[in-house]
Amino acid sequence: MKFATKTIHAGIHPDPLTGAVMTPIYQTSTYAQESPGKHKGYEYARTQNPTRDVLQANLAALENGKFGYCFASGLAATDVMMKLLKPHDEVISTNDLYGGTYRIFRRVFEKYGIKFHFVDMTDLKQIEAAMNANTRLIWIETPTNPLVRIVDIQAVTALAKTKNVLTVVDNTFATPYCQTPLDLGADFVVHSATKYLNGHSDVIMGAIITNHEEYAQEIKFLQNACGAVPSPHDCFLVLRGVKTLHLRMAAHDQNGRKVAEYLSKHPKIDTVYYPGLVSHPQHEIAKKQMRIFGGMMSFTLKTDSLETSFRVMEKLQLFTLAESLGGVESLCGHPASMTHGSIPREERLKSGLKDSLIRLSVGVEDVEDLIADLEQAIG
Ligand code: P1T
Repeated sequence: MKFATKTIHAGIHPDPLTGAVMTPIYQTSTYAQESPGKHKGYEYARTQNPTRDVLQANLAALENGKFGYCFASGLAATDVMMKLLKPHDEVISTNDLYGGTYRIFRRVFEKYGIKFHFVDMTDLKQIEAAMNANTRLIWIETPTNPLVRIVDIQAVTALAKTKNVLTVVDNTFATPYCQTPLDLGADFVVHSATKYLNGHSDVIMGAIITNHEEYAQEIKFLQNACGAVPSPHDCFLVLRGVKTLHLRMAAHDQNGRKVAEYLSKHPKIDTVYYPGLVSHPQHEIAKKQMRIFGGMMSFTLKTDSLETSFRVMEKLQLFTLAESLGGVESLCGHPASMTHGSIPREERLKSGLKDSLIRLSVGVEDVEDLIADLEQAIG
């Protein structure tokens, strides 16, 4: 099956009881048993739910994986990934990454004896230098949040394999329409399904996809044992959202390219961070591993003043100032105070994240309207 067909059909079948074409919302916490242990495969809804089963199968298929598991948020998925590790294990992570991921690494898992190294993953030498006998996992986010840097998935996973190190790719910004990290050698894909997979800014959810049966069993165990599962209603909503993933991503990409092109020519703008621009430092890697470039970008103004950046964000009308990304509507955000506020300022500056940086999640509205909005706001 090709991608568009998979979004609509993979893992999806008419409801066995009624023939309902759309997967029903099995809004139940428990299931009747004929005799203790004698049941239809469902015992308790933290452990199994038919609506969730269908979504998990669908997401696994989209990522070309065998096993998929959904969680109550992207961070709940990250939490379970980290619980595959044990004290003294070490993780190498991108230094430009979602602030909440940085926070759970440093403020939650360091306490349990896991050590984190944050490096610029566009430079393989930095990864090699951070590796040692305790390195267990490499955490790749590509494109990175918010600087939209591109990490060469194939190169990093190849390096990891030489040392028996596992690799995870947070595929939230790209989605499987744009890149399928498991095909490029990654062991796991994680998602904030809150974003493009759902696509309508009305659900919080996460997912893990893998081809490793043993790890899949452990993830399934942790999903039930730790219990951060999504609701059946949210699973229904993401299933509905995913059916248009290919259409939405193509539209985000079309608009993204035009907005990035417009911003890159604007006399008041200093740097535009968008992998589709030829000027992007990893444009060639992006072309190699991504089918399209998507709708996420960031930029800085020549004034490099926090005040001017704030005025621009206040003036924008169609780009709503809000956390999150990946919905059909355009959003703008100020990473330093919003999504990345939990990263200490000196760490942010070291990774290249300026206080004045503005991030855009370009939606699927008419691009002329979006550009007109940016024009009136930037002036
Ligand atoms: O918000 P949640 O569903 O828990 O997902 C966390 C997460 C994980 N990975 C990436 C790359 C993310 O961007 C996020 C969440 N990000 C935002 C809320 C944001 O505005 O960047």
